[in-house]
Parts: sequence; structure tokens; C-alpha cells
Amino acid sequence: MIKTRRRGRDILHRWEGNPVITIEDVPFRANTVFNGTPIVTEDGVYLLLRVEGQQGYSFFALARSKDGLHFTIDEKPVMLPARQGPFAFYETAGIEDPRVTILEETCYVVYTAVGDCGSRIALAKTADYVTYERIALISEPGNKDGILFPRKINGRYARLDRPIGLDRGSIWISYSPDLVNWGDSEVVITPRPGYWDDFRVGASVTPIETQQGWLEIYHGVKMTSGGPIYRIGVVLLDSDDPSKVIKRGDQPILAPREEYERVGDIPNVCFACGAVLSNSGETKIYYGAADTSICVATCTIDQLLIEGL
Ligand code: BMA
Repeated sequence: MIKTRRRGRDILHRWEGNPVITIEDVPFRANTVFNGTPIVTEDGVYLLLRVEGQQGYSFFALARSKDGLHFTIDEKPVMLPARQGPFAFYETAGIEDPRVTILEETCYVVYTAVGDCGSRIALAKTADYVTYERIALISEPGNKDGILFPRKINGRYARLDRPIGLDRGSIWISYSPDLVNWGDSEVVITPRPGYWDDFRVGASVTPIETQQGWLEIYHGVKMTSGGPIYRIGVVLLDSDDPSKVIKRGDQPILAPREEYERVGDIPNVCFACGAVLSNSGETKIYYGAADTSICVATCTIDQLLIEGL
């Protein structure tokens, strides 16, 4: 078990060595690094990082680690916004918030393509973690936080995402026969007036299959007079029909409290983009802190199912 500490009433334990990655670790000039998604490889844990360049738009870099805690970042970015071809118009303002899912032994990345018309969800895949093949833009604008389920459900691929309606963002589910054409969309959870997630909710981590159902670690936003506060929470979805909520935690599992979560380009942000499960039961959740660094916090799946819900 890694050394962690608990602050306030958070269910997650922050690693004592947080942040795991800061801009000082990036071997080229950039503005900030945050929202990294983990990939478990034969060589250890890699993180596909969102880096925001000095120009202002984001792209992806790769960090490599043996232990999931100490990372070295490759000398060059691994995926830049497309500047030609069918994706270019939709990535003029960058690519953001990658989320990796291993599905049928392929490493897929769902990311947000940001262009002149707004944010769309896009799908890519990689075999070597340094070259990425774009597959398709899989939503219209006004959508982000797309994440694939790690297996087909009732014969179809499934994803969570967050379209914006009436300025409030909810988590939706859609299905596909081929990962490119999506439909049968239904709402899964909405913001809850009076709660920590009263303004927006979005999927954060690839759904984790448990005996009780799909455990989804999501982010919830509360709007305050001081701006938004991004916290992390959990919801349990039905195994066969994940549009059905079995249980939703009424409290967050992690809220910004440490200075690195409170102070940064965007203050008061804990924003998860992936988790690594281990045989010991300890789960490492990677999250962006204040849009300025990447941190890790731990817990067991049982804790999330018992204390989180
Ligand atoms: C969300 C996304 C994230 C970001 C978060 C907090 O809407 O854009 O990339 O970390 O806001 O600023």
C-alpha cells in the first residue's frame, strides 16, 4: 500500500507525494499539465496527459512509470490537434481530456475535439501509445466527457457522455453497433438541486464492472458566487441496462481541499480521468488538480461501494 493521507471527510486518500506530475516535469515549454488518463502496459503504468501549450490550446503527451507514481514524460507530444484532413476544422482549439478504455484488446481513446463550433467527442486508437489513429468524430458539438464501456452490453458498444441542455450538463448513455454510429441515447443522471453536483455532472472514469453493477466515478460541479467547484463522486448503474441507476452517492468521495487543488489556472478542481485497479484491491484514481497538475488518490472498490454510495 502506498503512503496516503486523508483530509476532511474524503473517502479517497491522497498520495503523500502529490502532485504526481506538474509542469516542471514536462520536458518542453508548455503552460500546464492536467487530466491524465492511465494505461496499464507490460512496462508499467503510462499516463496519456492533457498538456496545454503556451499558445492556449491542448494536446497530449505520454508519461511512463514503473509504479504508477513516479513518471517520466516523453520528449515530444504524442498527439497534436489535426491541422489537415476531416478532423482539422473540429480541432482548431485543441484536443482535451483523453479517456482510455481497453475494449476487445484494443486501446481506444475518447477525447474532446474543440473547434470553431464547440466541443465534440472523438474516437482514436493506439497500438504503441505514441502513435494515434483517429477513427471518427462521434458526437455533434455541445458534448464532452465521452467514455467507452470496456465491453459490449447486450451485443452493442456503449458509451457515457455529457451533452449540454439548458446550460446544465447531465450524463447520458448511447449505443453503437460499430463504435462510429451512435444512438438510442438516454439520460442517466442529472444535476441535483441543493447538492454538491447541482450544476453539471459528467462521466470521469471508464465504468468499473462489479458484482453489484457498473461503478461510475463521475465529476459534479456546484456553482457558487466564487465560481464552480469540481468534486468527484460515484454512481452504480445496472449491469444489463446501465441507463438505470441502482444507487447514487449523496456525498462526494473527493473534494478540493489541498492547496494544489485550490490554487491554479482554474481553482477548486478535482477532475478524474481514469483509475488503475490492482489485485490487492487498492485502486489508484488519477485526477487533474486545479487544471494545473495531476494527482493520485486511492481507495478500494469495496470502500466506494459501501462508503461512497
Ligand atoms: C471541464 C473540462 C476539464 C476541466 C474542468 C475544470 O469542463 O474542460 O478539462 O478540467 O472543466 O476546469
